[in-house]
Amino acid sequence: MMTEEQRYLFDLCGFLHLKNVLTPKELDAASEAANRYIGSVAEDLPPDFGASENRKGFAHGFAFDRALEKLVFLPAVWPIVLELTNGKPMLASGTLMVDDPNGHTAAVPLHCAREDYGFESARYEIRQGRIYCDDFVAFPYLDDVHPGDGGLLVVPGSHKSQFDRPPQLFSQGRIEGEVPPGVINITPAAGDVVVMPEALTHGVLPWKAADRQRRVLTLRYRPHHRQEGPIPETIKKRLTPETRELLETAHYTHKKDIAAREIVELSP
Ligand SMILES: O=C(O)CCC(=O)C(=O)O
Repeated sequence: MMTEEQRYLFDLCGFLHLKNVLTPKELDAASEAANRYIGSVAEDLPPDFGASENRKGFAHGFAFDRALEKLVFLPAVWPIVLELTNGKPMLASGTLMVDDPNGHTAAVPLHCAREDYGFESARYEIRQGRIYCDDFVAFPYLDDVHPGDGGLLVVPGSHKSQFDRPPQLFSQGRIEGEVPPGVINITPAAGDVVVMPEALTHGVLPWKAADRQRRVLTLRYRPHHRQEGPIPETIKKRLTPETRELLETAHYTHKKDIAAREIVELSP
């Protein structure tokens, strides 16, 4: 489960910035695999892999290589996944996202699940001293982000806001330059992980670093009674039994074998 400090900070701010989560070896392997995916021409990729038109999203990045699949069960993040899903974890998707000076650099306006899909789309609540959240993301970072580079913006505390965000606030939600008071730019180092609910208002600054990329895996977790993510069979077939179990939707009363494990190692 989460530590006392994590629970306090996640509940107060609406995100956790976990430092040095990946070992140098894990980071090197994941970075090499991500580069192999990003550098491949479409015809050479296995079925159902590929880049979005703007080359920001690389579909099913978590399934491209074991070094990326491993990040789904990071030992520092797994207890958080188990607490937030009330011991019923499911992974809905795992896109690799890339901001690149020679590719995608555009801002993403502020948004969150509640604003996009309605108040009932994202639950966040406290039960018996634990946090329950039915839609959240873990972002393992493969590159350093420095202040001034751009990247992730969040409105701390907004995961619990009882009011709609006034549309005129924060430059109509499209922040391109200076970050206004009330919003913060999170600048993780390679190997760090950010965890946040989809109910937290967030966006992305334009990418300004001229010589560096920002490669981030976007791991979307939900309780397993929710709808299964859009992962095709061709992708599932590549994965270990542990990750396949994590992708499965199930009844509220079901208990997944992996959910009983404090540490999940992928079968060879
Ligand atoms: O690029 C990022 O860091 C976050 C993007 C994201 O979560 C979103 O677009 O909803």
